[in-house]
Amino acid sequence: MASGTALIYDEEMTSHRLLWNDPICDIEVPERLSFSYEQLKCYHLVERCVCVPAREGSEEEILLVHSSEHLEVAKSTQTMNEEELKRVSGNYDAFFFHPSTYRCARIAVGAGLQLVDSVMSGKVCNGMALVRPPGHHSQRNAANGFCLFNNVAIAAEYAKRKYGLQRILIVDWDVHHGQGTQYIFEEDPSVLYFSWHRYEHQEFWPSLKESDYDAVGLGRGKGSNINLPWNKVGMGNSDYLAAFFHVLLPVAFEFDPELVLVSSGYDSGIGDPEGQMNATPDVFAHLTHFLMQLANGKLCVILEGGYHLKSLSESVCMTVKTLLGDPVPQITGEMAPCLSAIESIQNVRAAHKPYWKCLMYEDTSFLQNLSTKSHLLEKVNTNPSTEHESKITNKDEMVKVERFLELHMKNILFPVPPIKTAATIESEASAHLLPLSIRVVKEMDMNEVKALVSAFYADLVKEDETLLSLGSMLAVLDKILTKQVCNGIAESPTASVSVAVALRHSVRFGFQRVLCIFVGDMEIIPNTEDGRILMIHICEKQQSEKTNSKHYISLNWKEGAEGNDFFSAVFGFILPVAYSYQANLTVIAVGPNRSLGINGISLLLGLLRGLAESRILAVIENTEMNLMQSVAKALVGDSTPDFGVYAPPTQEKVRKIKILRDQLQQEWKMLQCSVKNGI
Ligand code: X5A
Ligand code: ZN
Repeated sequence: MASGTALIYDEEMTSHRLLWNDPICDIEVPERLSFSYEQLKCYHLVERCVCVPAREGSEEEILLVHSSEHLEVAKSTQTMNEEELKRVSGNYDAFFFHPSTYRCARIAVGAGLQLVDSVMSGKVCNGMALVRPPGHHSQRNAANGFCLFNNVAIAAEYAKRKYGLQRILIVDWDVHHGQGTQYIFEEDPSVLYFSWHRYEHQEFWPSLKESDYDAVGLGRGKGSNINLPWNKVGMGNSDYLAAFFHVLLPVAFEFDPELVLVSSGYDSGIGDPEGQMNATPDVFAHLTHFLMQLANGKLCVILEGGYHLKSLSESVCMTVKTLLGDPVPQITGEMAPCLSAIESIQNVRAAHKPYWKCLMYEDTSFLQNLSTKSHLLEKVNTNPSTEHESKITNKDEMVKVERFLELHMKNILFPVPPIKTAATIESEASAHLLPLSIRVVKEMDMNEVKALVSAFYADLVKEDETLLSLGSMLAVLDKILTKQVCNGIAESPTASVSVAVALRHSVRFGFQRVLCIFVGDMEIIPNTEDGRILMIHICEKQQSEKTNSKHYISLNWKEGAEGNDFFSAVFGFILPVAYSYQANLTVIAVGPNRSLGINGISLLLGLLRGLAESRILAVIENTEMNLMQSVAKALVGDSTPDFGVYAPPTQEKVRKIKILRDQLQQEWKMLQCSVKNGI
């Protein structure tokens, strides 16, 4: 299993710059690169990465995607004077040539290929390449939108050829539509292209009809092009997360890529003059963390846009930090996608229903109410909503953003504590099966346990025997609460009692919101902590009106025999609820008669590490070594689990999730993915 994060940067790529006046192109400055790299140094991230040198991409490699005519034109600009450069640049929509542009673009291509090689050879697990000029607007025969060669598309084609890959996922979170990448792969089912982009009903550049949600790919490539157009500015963290939960992640896990490439533009972040969006640097940590769960962690992030220097560089740092395996920061602010975002999400889910099993039971009856898209357009234009309308145009807003980012920087700890995992080990025999990085802690002293229990938990712990079993859980929990470790794992012969004590102990310690996910049969010990605990109970038997509390949710789920069908529950329900709640500690307990396999539990744990700054206490009742080992691995984060074969959920299960969603989306707003019900 590969570890380590590659970082690729070459100062030479700062020599490409605009030589004349052009208000459209003047935001694509060399400082975008140097500033980002300085910030990485400042957070001591560069020294934690494996620094891989860039190289020039060869002509042959560029021809994997581009025409020889295009290559020759680009090559010919090396010796031109300013006047000639200006003339050639004028042949394209938003592009400028400098005498060094050709050389820089070849290094940008080569940097991407070096990154692919580093990851595919197992030298590192993942990595990022900081490059200029960017690539995703560039087409077979044309430069476009600051892009000369399509770095990411070339990387994908190269990975297919050199490593024989059959499934590559490209995630384009730049705020512009990578129409170049879409054109290159639209007939290719082996490359799944996902892009969200500012669209505003085709008002926003590049203003193409084919950037809309109904461009799903062509011929054999139908279904492998996913466009999520944003029809308003001001989209924020919850809109981006909702897009991942309800569109990208279900499809991506079904696709099961062998490699993930990111067209990583940060003009979708707060403060950017192009994007006018509101997502904070933290959200990129989450997006990165989600994608790290795919393709066994093989993730190559390649820079595209991003024009607000501070926002760009902070977001780059959050991305690299996350690639390195640091805890994921907690998102702040209200977690609710806006109506316009939900509309877009619903549309793209409907458009892709024929191509993806995870969407096959999607309700598309709403389409009949909208005769055409122009009808929709009219509706929106004559009926402007006030939310999300505020464009960041005035100085005051800009100053606010600057101040926000300044504060944000101070909040990043550095040097950063890596994830530490604590465990108590019952037997010597099991110790060597756990990851080496686990910190073995001593059980809490019995007298201390007794004192604690008699003072606070006597009502929960009735028997001396259970009292004895609390020592290991309390020792691990204590290390988490006092921030000596990030997460931990404890065995317990009586999980439900251990969990009840753990929950009350955490709340007493001062945690405001604790998320508890219980897998298997358990006795629900009602909590009096009112709102400070949210329980999701995954079990086979229907828990009949256990409590009427909105903080107890019973998810009646038994994993299918055919393979892993748990994805739909995780993305369609558990994660949206968990992110809506914004817990500051997660407790996961696995009791007897669990209705999920080890794969499902690993998936859940990997994803839950994105919450509560990765603080997780895992309590395992069953001492089955395989389970312990998988849980420990997922907590340490040194292995992304293999989730087993994808199995589509049955209609019955999809309905179950939908009912829960309709029932709870007023409370837990990240569940919303259609505008028909309840809004
Ligand atoms: C890579 C990128 C944007 C071009 C905007 C032209 N290009 N108006 O962000
Ligand atoms: Zn962009």
